[in-house]
Amino acid sequence: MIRLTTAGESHGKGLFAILEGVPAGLKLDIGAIDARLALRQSGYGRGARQKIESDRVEILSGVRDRVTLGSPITLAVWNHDYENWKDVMAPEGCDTAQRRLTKVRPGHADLAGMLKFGQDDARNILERASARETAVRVAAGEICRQFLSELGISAAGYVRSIGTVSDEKSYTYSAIYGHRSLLGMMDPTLEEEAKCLIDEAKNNGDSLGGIIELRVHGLKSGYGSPMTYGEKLDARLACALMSVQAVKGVEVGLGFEAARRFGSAVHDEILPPPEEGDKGVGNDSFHAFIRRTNNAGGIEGGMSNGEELVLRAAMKPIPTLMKGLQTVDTDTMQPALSAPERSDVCAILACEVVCEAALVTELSKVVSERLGGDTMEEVIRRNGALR
Ligand code: EPS
Repeated sequence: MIRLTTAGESHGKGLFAILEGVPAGLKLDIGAIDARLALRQSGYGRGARQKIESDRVEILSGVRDRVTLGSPITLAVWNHDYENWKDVMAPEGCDTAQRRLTKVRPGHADLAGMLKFGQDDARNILERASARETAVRVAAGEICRQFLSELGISAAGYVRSIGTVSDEKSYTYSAIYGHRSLLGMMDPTLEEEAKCLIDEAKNNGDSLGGIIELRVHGLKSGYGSPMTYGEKLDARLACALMSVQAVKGVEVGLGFEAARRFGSAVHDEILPPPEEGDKGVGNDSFHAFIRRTNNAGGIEGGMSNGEELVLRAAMKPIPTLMKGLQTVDTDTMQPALSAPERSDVCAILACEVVCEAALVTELSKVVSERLGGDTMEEVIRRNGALR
């Protein structure tokens, strides 16, 4: 069973992951992992940290000659910035009086974290809560993506809106897959508009978020289960997306729009398989049923139904504002402006990359729980045998 644990602080030595349960025999494209890491660092509106780091993965265990052994895979994404921070962050001894943060930032983990962990310095919270952690989730996610692609399952995503600039058009999977642009939007005119909005936010010391759309192609029906709420595929994937820093909303298929419509304008009617002579569900010559709509986003009753998965995630604007927000200095308990920690103005493209990684990681767990398998050959055979 695939399991992922990450560790590491934003200005510590590095970010680390242990990915267990990947079957033996998966040939890794390590260059593709580094390409994803670079994509996560890109995007208009990213902060100065991205000029310090040039993220690459180091694989420390579980792989030999680029092929997985079936043993735990340990990954490292080292922090170049640690050189500038070791006198503040070194585990073996440092000066914790430096770089204290007490003008806690609304929208961040600062205040709630200090109260929960009994800290008088929000640095001891933000170092872990920072979006820097997502670098190693992307590296582990790329391995999971490569695991799924061996089963004919792939994922893609794009940025649908940034602030008030929104693309309401629909796009095919093939149009989205592999699309690359400054902000990950599909429409260049809207992307230019969004770029201007980011400039406006930057000039005002403000920030922006947006909405991303994710698709999964090639997933057979029956993944996830209605039998217990914890196994429902939409619940698990929504949880995975919600676990990404700054995500405040998740939709499956039509999502909140479904709540505004009559049922007859929502549910995806079912048509018989195309070929004549199909004997129906119980028969080996079982063929895919036809749907002309996919408002369910590929999930019904907590199970994949063989249609494309469609999910959306809403990213809040980065909470660190250079213009500051009204807060309290926890040292003096006096009103103050929130701390202007280094930050991004907009990190929506990074969030899209991270959400894709979180999605394929959770999907890999779901697939491995259903299929088991110690070798890729076993897993591929078992997935192939499914209706
Ligand atoms: C980020 C790393 C962080 C931030 C940003 C994104 O690095 P630093 O704190 O050294 O600037 O730039 O994280 C946040 C804005 C946040 O609120 O967590 C990254 O690598 O994505």
